Amino acid sequence: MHRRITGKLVIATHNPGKLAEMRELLTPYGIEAMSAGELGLDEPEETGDTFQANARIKAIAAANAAKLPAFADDSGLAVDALNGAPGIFSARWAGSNKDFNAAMAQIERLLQERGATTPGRRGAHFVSALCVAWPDGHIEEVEAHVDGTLVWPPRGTAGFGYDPMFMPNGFDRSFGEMTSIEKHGLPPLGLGLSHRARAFVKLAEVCLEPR
Ligand code: ITT
Repeated sequence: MHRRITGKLVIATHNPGKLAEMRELLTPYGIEAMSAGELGLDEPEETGDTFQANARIKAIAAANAAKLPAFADDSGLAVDALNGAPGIFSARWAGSNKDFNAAMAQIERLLQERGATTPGRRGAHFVSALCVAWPDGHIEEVEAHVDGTLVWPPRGTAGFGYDPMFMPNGFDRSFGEMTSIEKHGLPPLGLGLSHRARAFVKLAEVCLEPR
């Protein structure tokens, strides 16, 4: 049986870009959300080998620590020509100083080494696994992705992480050139564009009711 989210919710992320998007996605549902950072919760080690496993680790750790339902996202960029790298290591490729310009340059260097210079050889997708965990052990989880092409040099300064390098299929602008509203692509603009918005739509169907 699915369970609805009611009352308070912890957003189990320490990534400010994700936190802003997760808060925006929750806004129409009138959920009172606090972040793991605001509550001073520790960041658990992401020892899983799938996005879903890591989302679960983060949601369960926050739910147990805060004694409240907790909502986590584990996400990343999978590049076709790099056999899916950086994938679950997307945050780690940016190093401890979270330098995503360096991480994007690293991807570009590897693509050039493999001769991946035409759009057809520069396919990639973003993945988002979302998990809501309750302190009594119940969990709800969903996953979604968005396909696109990697552009170089990076375009735009909006968003976070790898956004300036990622142009979703069917668009001629990168996520870095879109407002967060466009990147979500939710009604009235669409049925969900970004990996996170698409996964959130699935989660909302089973766990949330519009206000
Ligand atoms: P938390 O674990 O605290 O949530 P994190 O940044 O470590 O934060 P992840 O382990 O899920 O999160 O790493 C995912 C990385 O993939 C993230 O740091 C971004 O750089 C990148 N990423 C995920 N979604 C993205 C998006 O919508 N736009 C750009 N980059 C994204």
